[in-house]
Amino acid sequence: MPKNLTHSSQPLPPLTSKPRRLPGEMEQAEADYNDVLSKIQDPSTLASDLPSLQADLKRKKRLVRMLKKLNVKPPTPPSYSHYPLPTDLPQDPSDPKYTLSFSLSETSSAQDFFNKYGFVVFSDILSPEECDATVSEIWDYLEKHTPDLSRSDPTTHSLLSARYGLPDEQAIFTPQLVSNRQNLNLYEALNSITPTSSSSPSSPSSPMSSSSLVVSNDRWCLYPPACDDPASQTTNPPVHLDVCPWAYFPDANHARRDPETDPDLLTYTGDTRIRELKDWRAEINCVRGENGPHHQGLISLLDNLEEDGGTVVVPKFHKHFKAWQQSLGTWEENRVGQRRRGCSFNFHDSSDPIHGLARRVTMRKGSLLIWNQTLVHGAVPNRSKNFRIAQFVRGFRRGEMTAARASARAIALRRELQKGGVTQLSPISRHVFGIDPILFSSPSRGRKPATFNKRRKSVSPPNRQENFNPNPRSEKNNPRSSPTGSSLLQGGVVDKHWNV
Ligand SMILES: O=C(O)CCC(=O)C(=O)O
Ligand SMILES: [Fe+2]
Repeated sequence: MPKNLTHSSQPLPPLTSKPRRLPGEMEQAEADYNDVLSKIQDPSTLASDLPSLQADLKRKKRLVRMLKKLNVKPPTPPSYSHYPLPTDLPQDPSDPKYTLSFSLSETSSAQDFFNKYGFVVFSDILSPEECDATVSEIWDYLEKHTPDLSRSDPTTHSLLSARYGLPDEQAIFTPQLVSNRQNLNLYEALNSITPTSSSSPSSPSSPMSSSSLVVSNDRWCLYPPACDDPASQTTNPPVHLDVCPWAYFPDANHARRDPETDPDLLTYTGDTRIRELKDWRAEINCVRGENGPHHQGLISLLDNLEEDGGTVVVPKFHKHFKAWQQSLGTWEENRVGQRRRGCSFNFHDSSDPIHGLARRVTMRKGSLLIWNQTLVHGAVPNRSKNFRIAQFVRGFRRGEMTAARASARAIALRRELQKGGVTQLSPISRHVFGIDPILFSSPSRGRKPATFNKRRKSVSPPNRQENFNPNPRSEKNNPRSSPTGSSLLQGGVVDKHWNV
């Protein structure tokens, strides 16, 4: 071989089994993946953008996988010993199609069940009429927002968005939904499960106190029948937690405190309607373990059987949460597959045994399901001929909010209630909404007090409002007289047995 050839040509770089990586390449790929994922999971993303986002997500996932295979040692696998044993749910003895539920006269057994399993079902929280009025209001909303949709024409139901069966708006304030949030049965059920801090004693005579139970302002879900049309099934996310595991019980090595999970930064304001309403949802995730246990929940507005789709829970996971969280390592080590903001935790690996532990909670129309926020849960699609329709609701103690947050919340809520056409509030609104019913007025009537007093006379004893106890458990003589739900809002279903 001529000498000049060997010396003049540049030798080709050797092939190595480890291609060189640019610094930060993996981190960038993960961040890109998380960005796309959070767009998909963001309920404000338009349904029409989802197909291209999902395709993009697949590409980004492939890149992350490839980079991981090439360069990164596999992350520590989750410690499965921290999962509970498979646990089937106790059935209702009178009808095993339903999960065991409790009436409001059984709050002590309900609490024991909640502590043991991490969730509980209360029956008969809303009356059938209240459920029907809520369902009808949901259809009104859907028909208004979905051109050509008609509740009575099943051929138009495919127009409903399949994404989780949720509306785009983060919180909805139509009169019956608002009325349900002030329902006394609901208050009592949530109150019986929500811990009261000893530093925030209940004060029956005060208009509101730190032990008042505040009720969330959330939305609803509707899963259309899907047995004949699998394409109309909802695409539910995997089982998950709606808290950031590193923020809920932070420790020196595994803390994560950032603005996205800081409850004190909730302002309930924003620059677009959807963003404006985001803090109502963010309120769920922005909780701290020190005030817990916290819960989430929903009211089923129809009978909800196994095949109708709906909530699944991993029974008893709440007892394993801390050990599981400790075994996870840091937030940074777990970012892939999580929402960018990290205020929840998705069990996104389909080979994770947690999926085999999830059980469907079935319940009757009007029942309330509450689950501990440290309980892994999710929802599965409808496979039946029936609708699944539910209203999301949770409660927490007013004392968890700073004065600034409580005030911002009440101001924003007053605005939303008025926009939603709510003209009157019941006396309990000072607790559940932080708004005094006497001072609430509709914009159309100017700023004069609402006509609540006039209406109240016909349905309640004159001094009931003054005697309302925000925390009946702490009252020695709690003369509970089985309220069947109260709804004093105009347009709502009026209950005539409101007694506290
Ligand atoms: O649809 C359901 O039952 C559960 C939805 C869910 O994950 C939630 O409300 O946090
Ligand atoms: Fe959830």
